[in-house]
Amino acid sequence: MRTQVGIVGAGPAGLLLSHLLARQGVESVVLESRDRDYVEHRVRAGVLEQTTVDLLRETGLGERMDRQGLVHEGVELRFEGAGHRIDFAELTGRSITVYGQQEVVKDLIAARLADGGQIRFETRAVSLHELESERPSIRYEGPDGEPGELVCDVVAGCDGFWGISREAVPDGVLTTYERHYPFAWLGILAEVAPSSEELIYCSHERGFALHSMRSPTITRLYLQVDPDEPLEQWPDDRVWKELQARLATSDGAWSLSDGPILDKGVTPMRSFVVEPMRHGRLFLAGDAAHIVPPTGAKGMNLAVNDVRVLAEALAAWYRTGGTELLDAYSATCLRRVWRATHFSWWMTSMLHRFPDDDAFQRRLQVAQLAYVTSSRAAATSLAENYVGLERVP
Ligand code: RFL
Ligand code: PHB
Repeated sequence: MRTQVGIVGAGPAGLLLSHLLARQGVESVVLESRDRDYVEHRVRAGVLEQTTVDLLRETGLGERMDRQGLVHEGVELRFEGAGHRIDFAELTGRSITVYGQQEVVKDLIAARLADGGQIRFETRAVSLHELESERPSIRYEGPDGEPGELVCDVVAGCDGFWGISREAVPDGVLTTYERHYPFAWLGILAEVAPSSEELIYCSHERGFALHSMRSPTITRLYLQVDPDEPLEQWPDDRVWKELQARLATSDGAWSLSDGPILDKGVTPMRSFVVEPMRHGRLFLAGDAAHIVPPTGAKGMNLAVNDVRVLAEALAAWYRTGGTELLDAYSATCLRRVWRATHFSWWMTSMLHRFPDDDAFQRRLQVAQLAYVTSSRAAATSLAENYVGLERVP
């Protein structure tokens, strides 16, 4: 098999890259190890920055998102039993849209297939070859285990944190920057109307909690948990009790509605960046190159930004032969990656309970939360990062 751009992974990064390239007349093939149903139902991110929404809309992917996405003009920070609103619209003139990542993935798959795009599901990339030559290739195993090879001009490693692309880079080329957090998030999807119109980020002595949503009838909730605690130790009634305890307000005026739990999972928390995001003809994009803790809602938005930059650079190269944009790819993306890495680390540090925190540390967190929710300057800083900076110098 032969194509221009061989893409490993049909997550948001790989699928959107394939879509953007097709609009510029560049051919690609996407190899995905899982089946279509699996990738369309993997519950993950939910918050789209304004620039992500604009890009999806401008490239013909906005129809269902505009009908079903929920536009939010602010979020609540809750601590010491009281809520404080950060008004994005007033502070930045921008907003975010709550629309599940799996819905973006469904829209992308439908658009690619309608345009005759090639996505090979149940096809696992096994190894990458000749990355420093003009004819790199991807060896893969098809649905029945049959081996194959995709020869291309360029390989895009969009295979997430656990993929093979990053590992294909020879030792000594990449520098890794990493931070592990001593907690995880237990996330549930519940069949119940959201108890608040906006997201609630809650800092509590018992740990962090987040109230989010997917639709007027589906609530998404997260709890900070011990990373080593098995999921069996979190039966549904314990999850609800803990959410109620953390999210409760002192005046008792707010209550959390519960309902049947449709999905439950635990995600470890880490920050991770590799530099550079390129080796020869291999370009890494999305979670394959960087991970942020979900507290800043940045992961999918960074993946979208990477492939926007990569698609433009590849299109320019095919058009003119010029390599300036491709040569700048890694540095251009990393500026936004590091801004988001700092913001996500900062939100995580401010809102979570760390095992060795003492009373002094807790007072510092509360002082910071009080400042962020009362100073216009501090609130604007949070808001402009959360909705997504238009430019990162
Ligand atoms: P993905 O989505 O992991 O896709 C990678 C794809 O590659 C496939 N693959 C392979 N295919 C072929 N051969 C191989 N050898 C392969 N190895 C892997 C995989 O099956 C998969 O389909 O990476 P991508 O495209 O870079 O997208 C990144 C996002 O998924 C991720 O950053 C976000 O989900 C992070 N995230 C959030 N991001 C946001 O912007 N806003 C949020 O509100 C938000 N909340 C979250 C999140 C992530 C979470 N979890 C579960 C990690 C909340 C949570 C709980
Ligand atoms: C979600 O709705 O899944 C979500 C929202 C905000 C976050 C992380 C996840 O920071």
